[in-house]
Amino acid sequence: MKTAESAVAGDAAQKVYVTPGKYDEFYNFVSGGFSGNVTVYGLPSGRLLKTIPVFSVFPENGYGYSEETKAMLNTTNGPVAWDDQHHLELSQTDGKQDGRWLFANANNTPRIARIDLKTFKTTEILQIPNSAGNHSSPFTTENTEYVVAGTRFSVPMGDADVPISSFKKNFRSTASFISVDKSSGNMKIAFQILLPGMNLDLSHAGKGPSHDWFFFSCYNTEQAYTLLEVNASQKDKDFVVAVNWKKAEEYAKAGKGHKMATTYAHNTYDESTQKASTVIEKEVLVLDPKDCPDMVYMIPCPKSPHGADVDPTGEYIVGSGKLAALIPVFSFSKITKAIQDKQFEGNFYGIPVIKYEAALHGEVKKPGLGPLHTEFDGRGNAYTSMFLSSEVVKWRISDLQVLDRKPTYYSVGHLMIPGGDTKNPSGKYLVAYNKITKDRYLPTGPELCQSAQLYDISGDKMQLLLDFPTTGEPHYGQACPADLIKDKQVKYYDINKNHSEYVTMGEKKAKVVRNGNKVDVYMTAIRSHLVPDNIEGVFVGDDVYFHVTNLEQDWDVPHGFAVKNSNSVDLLIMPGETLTIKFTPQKQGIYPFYCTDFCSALHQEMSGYLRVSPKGSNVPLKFGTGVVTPEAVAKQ
Ligand code: K7E
Ligand code: CUA
Repeated sequence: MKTAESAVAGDAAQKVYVTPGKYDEFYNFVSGGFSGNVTVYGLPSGRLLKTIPVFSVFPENGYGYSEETKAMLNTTNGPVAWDDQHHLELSQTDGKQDGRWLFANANNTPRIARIDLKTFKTTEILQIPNSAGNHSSPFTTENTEYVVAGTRFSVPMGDADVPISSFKKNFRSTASFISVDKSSGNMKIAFQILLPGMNLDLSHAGKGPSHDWFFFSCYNTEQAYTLLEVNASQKDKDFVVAVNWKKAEEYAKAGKGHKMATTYAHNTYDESTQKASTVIEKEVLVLDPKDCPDMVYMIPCPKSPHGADVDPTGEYIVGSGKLAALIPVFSFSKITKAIQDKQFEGNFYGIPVIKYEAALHGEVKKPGLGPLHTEFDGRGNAYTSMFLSSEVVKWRISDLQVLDRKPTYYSVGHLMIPGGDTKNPSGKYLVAYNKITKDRYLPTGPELCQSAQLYDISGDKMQLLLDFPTTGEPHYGQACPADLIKDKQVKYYDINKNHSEYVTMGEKKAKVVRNGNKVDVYMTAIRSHLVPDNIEGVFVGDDVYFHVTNLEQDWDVPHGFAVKNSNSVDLLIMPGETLTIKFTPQKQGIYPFYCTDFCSALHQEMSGYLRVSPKGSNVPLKFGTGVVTPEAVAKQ
């Protein structure tokens, strides 16, 4: 078998070597696939910097376990603590990355998350109704006016109970346009566009001349609902769906939509109260292309397209048919002209279908097998991943000539060039996110690590520089220059701006309060002690809430908190932050608690005891360092 000996030859090692103590050049945000979370790597080193918990609970810092963060995972089907995360998009201003937010999609229980890049925290999650398999998501328009969410699996609107065999009649796909508030970033479903039953796969916004448009790829226009492997591959062509979102906006304003009752969860994290909360939204505005002419067009695209990618100029739209032996490239100006000249070849459920030839810029011939995704270098070149022939193929957009090809190890999915789906790509590196690793790493039982590969694309020919393992299945990624983000980082939370209901502003304010069988422990943590560290008068079956405030006002000094036999894991509390863990003791005894993060030379001393007595016993409530009673606190 051919290995990458060519890669280690020459200067590859030097190109990825970041001297100890030096920073990487780029942040690379990588989707975690079935891990539900997002990971952050440095490029070119491939070093893992962080896991950002998004759609799955995360034991490292108690996300989804702490009382403050539990609500982030709420849905109308109750808390959903694990999802499948595929695509990421950095917010943009004027088609360029602005370093403010990162959007992430959840496929399985359709949701979109917004991550704040000052804190690397998930601060908002919005559920999407009338959707299933939220795959063509969360791509944004040029000024982040909207984030989109398209359904991979068509379903009946309003969760109607109908026979599966009534697919053609009852099943629909929807494209949701979610507006993003310019200053706060808050998301809101502005409208949903109703589309025929089929599978919307991926999407990208237009830019420049095509600013007003969004392009979705779709497959299964055969409308199969069983054995899709065969039945959804019958037709020679499926479609790229072109949506004029500016028109849609006008129709929405003009009252052309209808309000549909439904429910979906909207979870937001408030940095001031340091708590997430859920609002259940009650309706959504639906726009039907039947009532909104000129809003949606179909462009035939061979053969079960996957990626739909728009080049930096906004003129070229690349469809990638998984089963096609060519790559069709559409021209926006030709699409516009075809619409003007009514060059249609019929309609699909009333939506005009533009003639293939009329929309086509041209085809890349014999590029490789199984084209999936395309990214751009800003120098007029495109790079397409070939899943079946395991390679990256570089081609020129103007004359559609193949310029270079390099193998991937193995079965590449998405590609990513930093800024490669924006107006100004930084065309220095390309990362391939692979589906299979086989023999590339030390074997680790039946499950092998997932992986990415880094290529230098600054020259005429691509050069493989590095393999690096990833967490979960890496579907897509985004990367931006480190300078865009690194100096904006919040180093600690200002304790004076901590408006948590349960903050403890100093050790003297630490206390334990009983209310029926609810016991609130207001605890502080600072190097190297917890206050209070002795608690008595708690009974079996009490609901004990430890509200731990980290009093440190310094960068990189988190404290942890865990109590014996607690069935939640522990908390990791950032400086100036308050987090809460609930503990319901089931048996009498002494329960040690301690800081779980080695924070100082006396970290091992950072501990305490909780005494749990039998229900109905008369042990009085006491707490402190030594013994303090509620009466003594009242006098302070
Ligand atoms: Cu992995 Cu974008 Cu979900 Cu293609 S998708 S590979
Ligand atoms: Cu605080 Cu260890």
